[in-house]
Amino acid sequence: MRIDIATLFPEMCDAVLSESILGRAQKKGCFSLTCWNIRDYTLDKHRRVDDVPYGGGRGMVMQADPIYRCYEAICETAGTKPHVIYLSPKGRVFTQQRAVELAVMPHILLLCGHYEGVDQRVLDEIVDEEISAGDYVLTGGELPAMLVVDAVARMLPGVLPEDVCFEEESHFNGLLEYPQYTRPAVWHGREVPPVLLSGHHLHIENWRIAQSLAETQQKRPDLYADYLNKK
Ligand code: 58G
Repeated sequence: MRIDIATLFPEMCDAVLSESILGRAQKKGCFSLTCWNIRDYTLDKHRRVDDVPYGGGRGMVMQADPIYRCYEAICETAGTKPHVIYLSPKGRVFTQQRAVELAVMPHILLLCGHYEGVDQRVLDEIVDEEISAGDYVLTGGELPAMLVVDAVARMLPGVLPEDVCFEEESHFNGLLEYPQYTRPAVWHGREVPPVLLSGHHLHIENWRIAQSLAETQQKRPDLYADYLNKK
């Protein structure tokens, strides 16, 4: 899978997504990630990428042309048209389900706005879908873009260590994950649930399912109701 991010702050995205599991996965060739600087595509002699809003009002608006020229450069190097996602509080709120759907696409481009937003015309021209990280406003689309990349990339073949199966995890079957414990067996007087030390795999599995159900019912009654409805 090919993932591109178009942003005014490519170093910010590169730094975060080159660490740890996702950095190793890129080196292994599980996916390729390129962060593009929209400012490299301005024709303005002062490298400007924003201007005041027509109609007045506060702040600055990102101009259409640098974004479009950056998009064209990405299409040209890839030889394909990416599925273009604009990160915005107006988008559909991101879910595990959407991450699963994006993970089968060959090429996605995440467009990050800044300031008061982006000239609507370039959005109308190139954007296929708007995604929101949640119902709040941020200074830029970079953090939501990184969160989408993380959720999508970790489902690609070879990204997670073999013994970790994302399909067993939280939100995959619509339930929250059961609690985890590691050594020591007693810490600050708190014991690991004895069933986990029993070596009895069936009992352990049943305990974990019961914990998942109880945890979901208590912490996310909305998810729990959905889970019961789908059964
Ligand atoms: C209002 C203000 C609309 C994504 C700013 C659009 C992006 C939140 C999210 C903007 C974002 C989210 C400019 C800065 C988009 C533009 C960006 N804020 N909830 N802000 O995913």
